[in-house]
Amino acid sequence: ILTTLSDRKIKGIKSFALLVDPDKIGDHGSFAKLVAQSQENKVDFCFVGGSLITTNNIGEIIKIIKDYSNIPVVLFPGSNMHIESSADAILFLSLISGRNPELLIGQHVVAAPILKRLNLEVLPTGYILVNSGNQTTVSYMSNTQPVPYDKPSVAACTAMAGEMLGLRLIYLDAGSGARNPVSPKMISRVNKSIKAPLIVGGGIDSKEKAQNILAAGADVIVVGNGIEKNPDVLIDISEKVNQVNESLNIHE
Ligand code: 1GP
Repeated sequence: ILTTLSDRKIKGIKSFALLVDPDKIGDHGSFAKLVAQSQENKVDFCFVGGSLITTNNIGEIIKIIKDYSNIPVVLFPGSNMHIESSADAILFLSLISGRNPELLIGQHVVAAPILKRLNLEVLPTGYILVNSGNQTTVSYMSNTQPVPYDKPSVAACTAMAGEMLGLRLIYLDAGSGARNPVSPKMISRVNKSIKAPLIVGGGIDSKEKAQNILAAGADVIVVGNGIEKNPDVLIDISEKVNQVNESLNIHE
């Protein structure tokens, strides 16, 4: 996955990730339908997880994704309790916008020996939370201060430092259900400061927002809430991503 994302970045190819929050999926039938629809609409990745999970169904969710699609499953863990061996990869998130040692390195030390035994591809990711106006679950749960919305240089320097420390992906997140997605100005500034693929998520719930975020330089866009609220958003956003990719006229 890391190689794919780096190659795609060089070619300008964009990716679309569906965020599956285990607490928010409907019944088996409707989730299976969403997965099949994601496959049809060329969703590139399913991110599974969240900062707080109250159900114990990550394994079942992955099974449904695997039964109804061949979309790679990437864990998006809130803690080392969210590791599941049937996924394909794990975002090994270091919350570099915060100063909470547990989420910078502590959880990782506990997770390392477990991950060493499993077959999951480990994706070292600098995770940057951005203040979007409302307090999201992740900003509360992480006990950290997010980067101010209108401080692109803080986000850019944080991303640069993360890359210099060896992190291979940068994830700019306004948090699930954010009122506003990360600003195009911040995305563009961060994108110009790093070579690593840039993932952007939080509050993207329309074609227009997706378009602005892709144009600003995001390599992967992550959408969860918007699709939970209105499944048509999946089709709209995937059309946008596919349109950008087709205009490049490159075949992977
Ligand atoms: C959250 O980036 C993801 O961590 C996606 O956010 O649910 O608002 O799409 P949404």
